[in-house]
Amino acid sequence: MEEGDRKAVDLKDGFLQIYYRLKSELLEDPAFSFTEDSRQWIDRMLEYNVPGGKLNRGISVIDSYKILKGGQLNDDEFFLASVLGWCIEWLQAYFLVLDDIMDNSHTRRGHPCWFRLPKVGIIAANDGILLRNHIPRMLNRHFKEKTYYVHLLDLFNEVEFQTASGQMLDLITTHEGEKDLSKYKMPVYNRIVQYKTAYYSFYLPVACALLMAGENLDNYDDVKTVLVEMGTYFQVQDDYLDCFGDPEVIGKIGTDIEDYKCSWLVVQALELANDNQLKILFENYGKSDPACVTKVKSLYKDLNLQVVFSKYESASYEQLISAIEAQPSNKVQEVLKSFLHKIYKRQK
Ligand code: DMA
Ligand code: MG
Ligand code: MG
Ligand code: MG
Repeated sequence: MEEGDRKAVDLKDGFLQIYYRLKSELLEDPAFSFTEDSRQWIDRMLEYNVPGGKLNRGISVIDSYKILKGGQLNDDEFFLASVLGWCIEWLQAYFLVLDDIMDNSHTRRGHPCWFRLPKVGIIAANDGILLRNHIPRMLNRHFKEKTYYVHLLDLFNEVEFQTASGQMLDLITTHEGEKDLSKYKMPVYNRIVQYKTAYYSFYLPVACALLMAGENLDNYDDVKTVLVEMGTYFQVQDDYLDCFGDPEVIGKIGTDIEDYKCSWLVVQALELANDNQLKILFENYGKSDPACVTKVKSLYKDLNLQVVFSKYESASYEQLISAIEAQPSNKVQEVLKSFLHKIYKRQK
């Protein structure tokens, strides 16, 4: 194992240990008198939905804070950065549990979606609400005395609002598309993904680290702009992998074509298709019949969308690197580059 890989594994292990501590604190919460069954439910629900992802967002808080501070973290600093990282992972779990219901998905992280378990079903909606409510409890317990506590609360509230608004745009745009698929254009797409994905996945981890480092977020609008751009690139990858990724690797089976989603792929296809191909798209997009899905996928291949994507990927990378290098602070540049390198050409 390479030195760099070993460090990454240790970091992940250390980060996971803190999850167990946070979980047990929530399970001992004196504000609720747990019965054995209710404690077991929360325990299972957390195990199923919180720690099983790539943990990129959470670990990025630690990585970013380390760079901003300029040196190794002591135990207390590592712990606090990890708590913020886990708050983001909890937020993600909350959105995913509900997203899978709304997108009618089947699998997530290599297992059936939480709501698909026979014993869970629509109880998953309330579990989502509980996951969301765990966040201010963790922040209160560990950050109440910090000068930036109120800014943390504001930040999580603001980003949650942006994400929920993005999910709304995603879902109501689908209604518009069902009436007229040609409404799916790049500006519509960009707006959806900026809100549903970019703020919580990219801005939030860095903003948490900046607050811990004593910074005022009002001075970081340019950094936010770069992170939103990076988040947009990340969601384009997600849309690409939904169709062309290996379900074994990404841990989920795509549903964007069936769901009539305003995906990056369909927006590109609408721009590139000739009249005959447009007809195929209009007739087959948004149908759950596997034969229709296959026709859409082979149309994507005929239009060389794999190549179009790969060009987009390189162009985005170049553009992001130059936006990053235009940032005045070297530390900020390093934070942004380390985030970009975690996702560039990702397969999952
Ligand atoms: C994800 O959009 C956005 C949020 C806020 C969960 P998506 O439905 O494309 O995500 P996934 O492909 O993971 O279901
Ligand atoms: Mg989804
Ligand atoms: Mg969705
Ligand atoms: Mg997706």
